[in-house]
Amino acid sequence: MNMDQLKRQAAARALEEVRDGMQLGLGTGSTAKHFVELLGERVAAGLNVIGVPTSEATRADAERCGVPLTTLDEIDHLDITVDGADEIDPELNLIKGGGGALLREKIVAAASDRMIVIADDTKWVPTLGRFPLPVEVIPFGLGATRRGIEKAFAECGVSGQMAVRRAKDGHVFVTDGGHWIVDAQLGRIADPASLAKALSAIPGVVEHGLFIGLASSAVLAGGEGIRVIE
Ligand code: ABF
Repeated sequence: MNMDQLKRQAAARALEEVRDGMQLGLGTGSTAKHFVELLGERVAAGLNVIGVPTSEATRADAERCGVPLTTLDEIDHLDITVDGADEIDPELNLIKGGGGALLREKIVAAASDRMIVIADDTKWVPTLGRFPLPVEVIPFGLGATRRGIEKAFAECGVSGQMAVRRAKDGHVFVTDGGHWIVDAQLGRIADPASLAKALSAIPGVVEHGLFIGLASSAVLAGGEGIRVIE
């Protein structure tokens, strides 16, 4: 089974948790895209759900698949968010944001009763940090913000190169919210909760890719089959 089939399997397993009438957060990325497509098939067969997309890309996918959409202004909570991740640790802490949608992903996850993470099992790591940590920043005053981030890293016992993310065309990558992303190569984050707190306190940091205590379960698809971690 190839990687794409594994991602689809994880998405199909998460779909089993969806019930008629649910309000759903719709994640971003190639694994979440499988979920949106499979959900669209169920909607076409009569399932009544409504979704909040975590990116403009997911909005377009959901519209194409016929999944009805709403916003967090129209409804007061979400039952389940189903989203991918870049890394997942045994406490279900995550690194997200490789796709650039971390801000909306975190707002949507935090508004949800449950967050189900779907991934192939290569995303499962003993300790977060091998994947570069995305930090979404305001372009104004970036030098000061970077120095603040470096200080937070030093306080939390991590260090590594930081680079402003570029799009494939070489221009600075701009998020759906109009911000930039700095990716930090940290290698190993021993205390992700402390680092999350320190980064959130820096003026100029809009959000970061550490998702602490947000995921309720992870569905991991691998060669040996599906593993659900709660
Ligand atoms: C989003 O998509 C992310 O936060 C993460 O960066 C990425 C995972 O993508 P994929 O499922 O394509 O590996 O959920």
